[in-house]
Formats: sequence, C-alpha cells, structure tokens
Amino acid sequence: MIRAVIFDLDGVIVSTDEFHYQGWQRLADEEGIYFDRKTNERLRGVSRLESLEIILEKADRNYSREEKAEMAERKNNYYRDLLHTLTPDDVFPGVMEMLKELKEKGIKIAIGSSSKNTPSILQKIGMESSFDAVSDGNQIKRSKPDPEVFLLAASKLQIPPGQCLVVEDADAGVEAAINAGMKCLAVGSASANPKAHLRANNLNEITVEQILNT
Ligand code: B16
Ligand code: MG
Repeated sequence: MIRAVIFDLDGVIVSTDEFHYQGWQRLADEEGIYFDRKTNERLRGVSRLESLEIILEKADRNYSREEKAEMAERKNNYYRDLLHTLTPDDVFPGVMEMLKELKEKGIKIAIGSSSKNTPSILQKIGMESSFDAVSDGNQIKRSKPDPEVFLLAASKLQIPPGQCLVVEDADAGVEAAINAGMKCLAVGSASANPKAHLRANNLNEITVEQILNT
C-alpha cells in the first residue's frame, strides 16, 4: 500500500529542465566544448558538479578544481537568470490536480530533488507550502542514483521506504528510487525506463488509483 508520493522537481513538477540545458549550452559554447541535447539527457537528476564532469568529457584539456568551481557557478548564474521568468503557469499539466487528490486521500507528498535551487523554484511557482516535506540538494551528500535524497524525504514524512512511490523524469532518479526500495513512476524523458513500476508521458495519463495500487 502506497502511503506517500515523493516528486522529483525539475522535469516532473516544472519545466526547469530546459533552463538547465540552456545554461549548460551557453557555458559549453563559451568554453568551445561540444555539447548537445543528447548529452544533456545524461545530466537529468545529476548534481551540478557531476553534470559539469560529464560535459568536460568532450573537452580537449584538463580543468583545475578552481576552474571547475568557477564554471559551475557561471552556469548556475545563467540558470538563475532564466528562473526569473518562472511563474505558477509553468507547473506541468496534471500536477496540481494530482496533488489535491492525493491530499484528499490522506497520502503524504514530498519533494525529492537534487537541486540546490529547490527553495527558490518552489517559491517562484507558489508551491513553497504545498508539500509535507522537502528533501533537496542542499541537504544531501550523494546525488541520484544514490537513494539518499528519497530516503531523507521518507524519513521526514515518517513513512517506511517500501510504502513510498517516487515520480521521476531521469533514469538516474528511477535508479535512486529502486535503490531506496521504493516504487517508481517514470514520466517524460524516463518514460521508457523498463525498471520503473509505472510509466507515462505525463501526470495527466495516470490516475491516483494506479499509483496507490502499485
Ligand atoms: P542545481 P531534479 C536536478 O533536479 C536536475 O535534473 C539536474 O539537471 C541538476 O543538475 C540538478 O538538479 C542540480 O541542480 O544546479 O540547481 O543544484 O531533477 O533532481 O529535481
Ligand atoms: Mg528531474
């Protein structure tokens, strides 16, 4: 029986994934490093510095730790500039309806995101008080596919991992949910992931009953 649903943020609740892509593309262009949308798929759910390491696989020289820190910060500044345009209208279709129905049924809801920008994103989309718990990149040491962010969410909710379901758009996040001993609904970019227990293009295609009976 599912008693809690833990939502990934970027790519599940809101379309900030496109802003991450634009920020990294700008940085890569400035540095003369090849980067495209296919490589960008590997960055989903992965921390900022680990994302940079993936981009640097295509670089023709080594970068010092200081240079990497500066590049990660530069990308984050580009990303945060783009976040200024974010409003409640950017919440994906089906999200608000699903949260409302889960709450009405007494199911706990949480955020489980690798992003250190989670608090400001939730504030911009008017959802800072919408969840029973928020677990994010500021509170963890190891990012997805490590289960830490989801286990922290479950412990804040005081629900055993086996009674939690994670909604994810990243293959690394599906892996993290399974590593946490949780069920997983894969959406968007992860919707073909065979390891997920449920799959859909978006939340409009899934009913709360399907989630609770997983
Ligand atoms: P930040 P999620 C993840 O968010 C993104 O998918 C990933 O692309 C990003 O690198 C990561 O957050 C860290 O984000 O630079 O804002 O700390 O999908 O786990 O909600
Ligand atoms: Mg995501």
